[in-house]
Formats: sequence, C-alpha cells, structure tokens
Amino acid sequence: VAAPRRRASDDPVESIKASILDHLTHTFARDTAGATPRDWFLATAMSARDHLTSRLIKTQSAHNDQNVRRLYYLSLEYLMGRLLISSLQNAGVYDHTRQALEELGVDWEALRASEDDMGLGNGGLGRLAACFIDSLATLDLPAIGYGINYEFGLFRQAFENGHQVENPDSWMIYGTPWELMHPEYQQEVQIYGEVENVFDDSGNYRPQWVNTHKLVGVPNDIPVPGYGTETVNILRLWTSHATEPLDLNAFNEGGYVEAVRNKATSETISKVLYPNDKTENGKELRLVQQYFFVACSLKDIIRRHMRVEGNGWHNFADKVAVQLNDTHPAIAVAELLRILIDEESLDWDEAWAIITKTFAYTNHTLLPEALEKWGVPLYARVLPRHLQLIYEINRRHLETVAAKWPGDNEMLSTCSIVEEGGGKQLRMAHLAVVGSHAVNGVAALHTELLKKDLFPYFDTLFPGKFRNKTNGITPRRWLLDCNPALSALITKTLGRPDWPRNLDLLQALGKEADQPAFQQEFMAIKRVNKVALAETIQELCGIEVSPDALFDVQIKRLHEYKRQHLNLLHIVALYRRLLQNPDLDMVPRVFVFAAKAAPGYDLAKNIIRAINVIGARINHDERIQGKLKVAFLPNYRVTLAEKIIPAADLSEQISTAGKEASGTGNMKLALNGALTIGTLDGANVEIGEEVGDDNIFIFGMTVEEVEAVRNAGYRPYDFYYADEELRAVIDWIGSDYFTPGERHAFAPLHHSLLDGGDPYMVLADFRSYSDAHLAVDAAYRDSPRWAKMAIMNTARVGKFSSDRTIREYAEDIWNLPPVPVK
Ligand code: DL6
Repeated sequence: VAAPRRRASDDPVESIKASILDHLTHTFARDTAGATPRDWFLATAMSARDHLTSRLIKTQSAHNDQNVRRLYYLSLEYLMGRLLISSLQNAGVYDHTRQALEELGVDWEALRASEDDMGLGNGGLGRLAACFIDSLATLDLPAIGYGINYEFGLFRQAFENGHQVENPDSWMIYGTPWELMHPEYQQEVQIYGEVENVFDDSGNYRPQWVNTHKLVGVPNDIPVPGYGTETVNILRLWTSHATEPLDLNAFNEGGYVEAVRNKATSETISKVLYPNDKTENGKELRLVQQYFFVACSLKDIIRRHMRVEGNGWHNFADKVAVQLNDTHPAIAVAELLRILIDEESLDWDEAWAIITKTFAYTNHTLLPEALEKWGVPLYARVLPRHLQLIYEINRRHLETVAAKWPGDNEMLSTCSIVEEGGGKQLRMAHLAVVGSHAVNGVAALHTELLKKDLFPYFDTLFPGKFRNKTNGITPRRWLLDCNPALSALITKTLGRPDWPRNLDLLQALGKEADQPAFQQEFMAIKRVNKVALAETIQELCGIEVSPDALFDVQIKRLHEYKRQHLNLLHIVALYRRLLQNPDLDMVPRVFVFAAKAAPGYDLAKNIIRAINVIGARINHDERIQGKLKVAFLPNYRVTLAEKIIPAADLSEQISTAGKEASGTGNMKLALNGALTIGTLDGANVEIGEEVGDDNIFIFGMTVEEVEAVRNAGYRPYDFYYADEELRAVIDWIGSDYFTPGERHAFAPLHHSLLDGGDPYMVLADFRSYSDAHLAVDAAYRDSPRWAKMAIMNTARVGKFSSDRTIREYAEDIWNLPPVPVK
C-alpha cells in the first residue's frame, strides 16, 4: 500500500516507520505488499541516512565556522563491511528502527542479509582504516578519509574441488544507498606527458609538465557517524571519469568503440581493487590509481583550505595534517611539492617546510616484498615531473646523510630513496620517511624492529621521528554490533551503557570472573553464538559440527608467514593420534578457517586446497567419532568475521615471531572472550601483557631465537628427522593418500616445508605448538577455569580500542583537538 508523505511524529518509532514507508514509496516506488527484503533494506538505509545527513551538515558547519585544523587520512583501502547496523547504532536509532521494522512485519534477518559488504580492502590495513574513521568521528575529531570508490571490491571466493576460485565482487552494481555524489567538488588531474623547460615571465627557466592526459575525479561521500556523539565525518571516495565522456566526431563517423575509448580507459582507474595485500610493485595501473586518488585528494584539501584562507600557504600546515596509510599514498610528498613549487612558485625551503610539517607515515609491515618500489622508467613515463622532484629530494637528503657520515658511500646507498643496481628503483618507504615529521609502527615490537632492522640509519638521522602507535579495533562493530547478547550482559553487569566509548570500563568484569553465575551467563552466550556459527558452517560447507566442541579459529589472509600450514600439521597430527588410538581422550575440536589467498599466490592457494581436501577426509572418517572437524568457510569478509568471532573459543595467532606487524583479529577475538594461542609476535605481546600469562597460550621461538636459529643456518630436515610424529605427518601430506589418483597434489606445500628451506620455520615451532595445544585441551576440560580465562580476556583488552589508538595519534602526531558538535 502506498504511504502518504511522511508526517513528523513525537514518537520516535512512529517517526521511523513513517520515514521508512516514505522512502519505500517515494524514493523506490514500491508498495509494502510487493517489497522485497532488498527494498526494505534500501528504504531503511535511506531513513538512517536522513539522520546522518542532517548531523553531517551540522558537523561541517561547526568545522567551517571555527576554521578548525583537520586530519586527512589517505588510504588506498577501506574494508568497511556492511554499514546498516553500525550506522543505526552510531546514530542512536538502532533499537527504535528494529522496533519499527518489527511493527511493519519486516523480516529483519532477510533485510540485513541483502546488504552487500563494502569490501574495498584486502585485510588488516584496510580494516584498520575503517576502525580509525569510526573512532575519529566518535572522538569528535575533524577528519576526512580519502580513498578510491572501487566499482569491484576484493574478489568473492568460492571453492571447487577444494581449489579457490575467484569471482568479481560487483558490490555496487545496483547502486549503494550510502554514497552521496558531489559533482560540484570534482577535480581534474593530469598524468603521463613530459617535462619541458620554458622561460617564465621573469626570464627564468621553469620546468613545465606538458602534453599530459587529463582525468576527472568525482567524489562520493559516505557519512561516518561517531558513536554517542553528534559528529558525522565523511569518507570521500573518488570515482574516475574522462574529461570527454564521448567523442562525438568519432561517433558520427561510425567509430562507436573509438567514441567511448577514452571514457573506458579513464574509468578503469577506479574499477577494481588490487587483490594482493602485501605486493603490487611494478603494475602501471596501480601507480596510476595511487596518483589519481592522491592528486584529487590534495586538490580537494587545498580547495577547502583556500576557501577560507585565500592564498594561505603560511598556515597550511597549521590547519592540515595528512596521514599516509602505508606508502601507497607516498607520492603525495612529491605531488604537494610540485604544486607548491611549479604552480605556487614557493621556493624549495619554504615548500619543504610545509611538506614535512604536513605529512606523517604509518608503516604496516617489515616483509621485504611488501616494501613498495617503483621502477624509474615506469615513473618517468607516468609521472615525469614527480621523478625529477624525487631526485632533487634525494640529492638534498643525501647531503644530510653525507654530513652525518662523511665519506661513507655504503651509507649513502643504504639511505638513498633511489636504489641503484639492476634497474633503478624508487623506495617509497624512504620517500615517506624523509617527507614526514613522524613515522609510526603499529605495535610496540613492530616499532622496535622498524627502528632496529628496517630503518636503523634513519632513526639515527632523525631522532624522535619514529614512534609507536599500537593498533586498535572499534568496540562498536567488534562487540556491540556483532555480539549483542554479550554486550547486553556487559551493560547489565557494569550497570552502565557507555562502555563502547570507554572500553577500559570492561576491567570491572574481572571481579565477576570467579563468580559461577556470571561464568554461566557468559558461557551460555558463547554457546548460543556457537550454535549460530554451527548453522552457518552447515549452510556454507555442508559440515555438521557440535557446539559442544572447542571452536578453534584461524581467520585472516592466507600467507606463509601467518602459518595456516602449521595449524594444518597439527590437525593432521591429531588425526593420526586418533587413528592410532580411537579412544584417545581429547576435547572434540572444530577447526574453523577462513582466508582469501591472492590470486597469483600459488603456495597460499595450495595450502587452502590442502586444508579443504584433508579436512574433508577427516570430516567423513567415522573411526574418529566426530572428535575432529575442519571447516574452511568460503569468502572471508567483514560480515563473516562478525559471525565467527563471537563464537570462537580459541584464537590462532601463530605467525613466525617478527613477521606480523600487529594483527587486529587477535584483538577482536580476545575482546569476544576467545583465548589466544600465539607466538610472541606483533600485538600478541601486548595482549599477553594485558591479559596475563595465565590467560593466554604462548609458544614458539621469540624474535631473538628466530634470528639465532637462522644465523646458525636453519635446516628444517633436522627437525623432521628428530621428531617422529612430525616426520610422519609431513610424509603423509606429501603422499597421495588424501588425493587418491592425484599425485603430488600438495607438492608446493611439501616443498616449502622441507627442500624449500621452510622460510617461516614451521618445523622449528611445531613441537612447542603441539604442546601448547595440550595445555589448551587441559584448560578447556576445566570449565570454570576456561570461563574465568575467557572473561579475563574480555575484561582486560580495553587497551585495544581504536579510540585509544586514535587519541594517541591525535595527541602525539596530529596535534588535533576535538571539536564537539552541539
Ligand atoms: O596495521 C594493520 C595491519 C597489521 O595489523 C598487520 O599485522 C599487517 O600485516 C597489515 N598489513 C597489511 C598490508 N601490508 N602492507 N603493506 O595489511 O596491517
């Protein structure tokens, strides 16, 4: 039935109902009888958006009126997930909206399932950016996130015969209700071309970037509401367009494809997210993507500043702080320099002072293959003027190096932005360090290693520039929204509902950890979440699992250094123990995996196949009486994480020490009462410090031990021959037992463990890992002890709220005061 135009009501539920019906009818032209769940989702999202846009306008007025200092977060990735629940929660209208929909007879589960994930990121780095913009708004910090509005997000993963297959993620093929397009703020930017020296009006030679290709970036804004505050910031994502969408002359002459060629080429830039989370060096389109979004964003930042300040370069760095999320946007250093010198005619020193006050850089990895380098010939073609400027930055930088270490040529080449030898390459991390006033790692251990191993000379050259900012996660999405039952228990127990804005309050739960009644309530919620996950496992994998088993979870990108294959070796060892002794007394376990592998990463894909195939054999083996189950859930993404995390008993954080910069899944799982089995790596170290040794299972070599073993000449065969069980497990995997008729199915995995040198020392850590699992087994049998440990985890991880992280950035790096919106 068509609704009349909305009438204001004093009753919030009535008012939301009217708003939803109004959008259903007048925005989407649907009546209630024929509306699909997606129609209801769209109408509800628009109703939520109405709440956000009015606050957004208020926020922008407050920021403009007070001419505030702003933070601009530049990130090539934002892994947002679904936005409906978090938008409703943060806007404070979640309960009323649920009630309104219930009264309208709408199926809530179907409605929310019809929202596609906004998966514009690969993994940790992109999800961190999403948590950060939530915290920025929650803390009333004036901030704008900039990125790319990819038409296709991270691929959708399916399994065929255990193999990963990738399908395109056309998440916005039918549009998305969250984006507000602003053609009035479109920016034209240029690329390619060449540099000519021409005389300027004062008779001086000046370089000019000419014969360039022009592109247009159109901004799409996503409102980002803070929780429990009026502030609504924006995430501004650029879509690429051609300056001339249609060549009418070509069209009139019958060249139909020619007529739209320019449009198609230009639109390619924002078409698809690159699916590697650690490497993408050398791809021209990737470089173009980086420059496109950086150039559009800087123009937009300058436009906003100059609107108030006129030609106000003198106070630009007072009003503008830019955070580079990894080196992906590091070209911003050269682009701002180009604008200041070529377009604004500032002299070098003035320009450089502005730049180094404006930028700060976050490093997210120590893995050498993840450190971005660009071939000089490619740069010369795509960004010829920037290349010149980077050379000049480097020349001046090397003068400083030479002054510090006179006559040390080795030091010059180590510190240079330009890597010589082979083909010349630009080291983007060096450019980012030189062009920033602050550089941070993402966990205490990572920052130490950054200073010691990755940039040792820079730390000496720029004392105080390197700082630590341990990552965090937003407690809104990762507890309040994804685990409503536990959230309700926390609110009831603490007697206050404001813990999602102050996660340290959870500490008070520690007092309840020994109380049988509280333990029962806490564990009953875990069980309900496990029942729900068991249903999802049945639905997605066709595997029946018992919620009484211990749910042992490893969810993250598939990477050798994250060592999903260590987990697999242990599973096969357990299977073998059970076959040898079917009466073995062990806590039944469900091993849950979810992970995407980069499409070109053969070993990672082989590990996925091995887990799937070996898992299937285990799942169907009646001899082991259901004591072991292995489920690899397809298409890992934020929405799936929200289902798995509240149901996890054990969190696998088992990277080789020194390799995982921080990890953030470890924080989400601990917050939801999962115990960690982990190495002393990344933020595991700090999680251990917070929860205490009694509430975590630490195993394996430390960073120092890893280094010592490697220096002594690591030989995986030594461990293979020394450990009968390990040897049997590896031989078994190397045989065709699990793939009858198909020989060498797991040869890449087998090779990596032995003849390939086992680069991540899986074999060296195997026994210690297996022993730690025995300790897990013993602890789980003692239900009160386990419950206490789980509660202690939830109670003691308040430090890992991204609000704490962002507060530290704001105070220590951005010098950014909050601006409450009335
Ligand atoms: O800082 C966020 C996240 C860390 O928690 C992970 O440890 C780290 O691996 C990840 N890095 C990336 C991409 N790496 N690069 N470049 O996702 O960042």
